[in-house]
Order: sequence, then C-alpha cells, then structure tokens
Amino acid sequence: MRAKASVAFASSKQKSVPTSDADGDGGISLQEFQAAHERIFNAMDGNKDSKLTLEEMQAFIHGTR
Ligand SMILES: [Ca+2]
Ligand SMILES: [Ca+2]
Repeated sequence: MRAKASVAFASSKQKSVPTSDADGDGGISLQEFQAAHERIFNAMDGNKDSKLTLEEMQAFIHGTR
C-alpha cells in the first residue's frame, strides 16, 4: 500500500484570529487592546445599538446572525 500524500486541511473556513497588534510592534498596547475589544463588541452587536443582548451574544457564538 502506498502512503497517502498528506492532505493539508483547507483553512478557508477558518476565521483568522483577530489580531490586536495593530501597529505590528509585537505587543498589545492598551489602545490596541481596547480597539480589539471594540471590534469584537461591534461584531457582536447585531443591531448596532451599542448594547449587547444575550441573544446577540448567542447569535455571535453560534454564527447565526
Ligand atoms: Ca502593538
Ligand atoms: Ca445590540
């Protein structure tokens, strides 16, 4: 039997980890940290009312929206 060529899992579906290091200096400053959290917050805030409801958080976690 032949060894199968290793199949790399296509990572197209994989979401990139939100990188907080905006200026790429290898560290996370408070500003970058806050900005990252703001991005996540905004991504979760489905109806953009600047409030997260349990439904919105659950929808985000389950990838429905
Ligand atoms: Ca940085
Ligand atoms: Ca909301």
